[in-house]
Amino acid sequence: MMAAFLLLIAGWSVAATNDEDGSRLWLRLDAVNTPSSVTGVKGTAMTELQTYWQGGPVVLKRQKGLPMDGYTITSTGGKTVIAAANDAGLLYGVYHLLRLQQMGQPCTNLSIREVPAYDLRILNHWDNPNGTVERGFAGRSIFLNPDPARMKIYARANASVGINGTVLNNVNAKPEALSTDHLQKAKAIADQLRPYGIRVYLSINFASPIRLGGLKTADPLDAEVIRWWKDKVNEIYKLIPDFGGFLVKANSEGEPGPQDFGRTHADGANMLAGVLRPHKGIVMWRAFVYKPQSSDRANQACEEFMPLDGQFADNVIIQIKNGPVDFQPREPYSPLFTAMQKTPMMVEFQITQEYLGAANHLVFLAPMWREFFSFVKPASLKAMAGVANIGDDTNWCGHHFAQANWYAFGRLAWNPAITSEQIADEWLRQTFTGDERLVNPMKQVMVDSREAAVNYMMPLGLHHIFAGGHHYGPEPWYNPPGVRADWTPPYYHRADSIGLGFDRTTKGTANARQYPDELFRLYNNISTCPENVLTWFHHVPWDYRMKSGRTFWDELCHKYDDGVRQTRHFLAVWDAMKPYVDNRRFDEVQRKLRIQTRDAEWWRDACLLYFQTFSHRPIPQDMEHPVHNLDEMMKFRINITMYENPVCGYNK
Ligand code: GCV
Repeated sequence: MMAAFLLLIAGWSVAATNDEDGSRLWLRLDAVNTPSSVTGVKGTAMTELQTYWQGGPVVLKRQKGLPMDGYTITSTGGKTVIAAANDAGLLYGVYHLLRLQQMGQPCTNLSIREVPAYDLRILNHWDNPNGTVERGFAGRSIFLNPDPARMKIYARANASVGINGTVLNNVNAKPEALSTDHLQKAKAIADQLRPYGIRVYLSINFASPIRLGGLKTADPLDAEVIRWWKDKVNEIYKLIPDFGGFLVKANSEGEPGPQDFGRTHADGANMLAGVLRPHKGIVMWRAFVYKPQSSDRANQACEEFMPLDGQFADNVIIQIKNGPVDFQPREPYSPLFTAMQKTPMMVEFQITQEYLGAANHLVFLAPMWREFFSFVKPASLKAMAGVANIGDDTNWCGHHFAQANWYAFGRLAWNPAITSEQIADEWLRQTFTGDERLVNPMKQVMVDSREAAVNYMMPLGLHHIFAGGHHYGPEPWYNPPGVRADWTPPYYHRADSIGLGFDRTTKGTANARQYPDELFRLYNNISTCPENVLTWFHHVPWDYRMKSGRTFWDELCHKYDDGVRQTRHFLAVWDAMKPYVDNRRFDEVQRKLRIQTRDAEWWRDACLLYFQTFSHRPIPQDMEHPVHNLDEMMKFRINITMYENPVCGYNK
């Protein structure tokens, strides 16, 4: 079928008001026209063009032969043609064109062909029915009382980077997420997102047949249980005909699952897949599992899922966190990705900065996700999910620069080969200005920011030495009686008089063995193990000689200090950006960077002074010495829940 729409629009400007609040995200083109009222995804594509495009005529054309959601943009003789196999492809093509316009790039003589790497590019919201957001640092849930104007910006922002799915509720799912009342709310949201090509999904509580349905069991092989799920799924599809499917956290951190009834993950996932199949729905079944008894949390996903490889229905995708433990500043990739050969898999990244300074630290996550893709072939995955960092704060993400992580997630889900530099460049030009005096230095800050965070928090392979509960600051000593070992930092850092680090070699927990041979050999041997994951795999002696020639202890000290210096440099760079940024955003970012520099010192001093009680070695003379005192820091606690962003970090 061929349909063509000609659009002629004139006049265009990028907003440059003096005080911006960040609510427009990277979509800062001003409307130049009032669009006619049209419906559907194609209608949205036309509306966006009519409203914002300042160039010559554009033809939107449905064309067979292109993969779904892909598009071409060709322009000759002043006319631009966007062609796609489906309406969503047309919409993505329109956003591409508008992006070029907003960045001030040439919009003529175009010959562009874009095809997404994954059919499913999906946000996971950890939003609770009471409006709190687990690990949410940007206010409350946007879905609690959805404001149509905000929902429109949310939908536009997602579609502008190709995100086409959203899970509305927390993986720690309440049974009431499936109550008729909540389903009506989900329907209302689905209706608002559908014109932007976005489908909704829900996280489910595996025990819903009992806790919501009043049945005696939730055994996935029980006929009554299956009937309950069928009825529930039918109810959902009556309300939301294009409903995407379920996300499931089962038998993990206290959530119910099929193992409670003597069944396997495959039994549970396949039962749900069976009831969703007639509606073309899918199951995203998470592999985030670990038990307190195991000798190594990092081993457990492979231990539980490898025996099930090949047993999952074809509309089940196993959703695996990028690393084997839990969204740490640096982890090696989860070995399940290369071990499983017969099961569709998707990666789960965490956009919200649970372990990376919440909404206070500027940490651009594209380099971390690109690092993952340097180990795991993008083509070996079916889809990409990201735990959203979105709330009802005016600027959506709590920190203006955290918006870049939402943007980066979408761009990488579309094309995992885009470089961090390109993503940062695009985002800065759209969100702030195309002035190179801002773009160049801030691009460098963004690209360097993840490594800086690793340096001041957990260099050389250290992991999970966060404060208990909210995970904001350092607490390598946190080990209260009665808390399960794998929720305490000493389980991970294993500091003693000999050295530091978790022996995951074949002499330890043999986690290294879960990797393909070449990597296994590299990781298993301390002299070949990359230093950036050294204490992840080895218990490293304090006097071990590093590649720099320093002892391990001295290197550790220097890495922490490098991190502090880097954040101070970021602040200094931002301070010089004042002429190019509106006052409000300038001040807000500056305040956050000040918190970050102080937090970096806190991390360095707390960790080094604490580890020094084991190493008994001096802090090297040629670096800045701790400015705090360990006793004071050990008494200091930030009393916040896992639903809040700290107003500031260490403040003694
Ligand atoms: C939604 C970590 C987080 C939890 C989160 C869990 C998960 O443990 O701290 O808040 O729960 O991961 O991903 O399921």
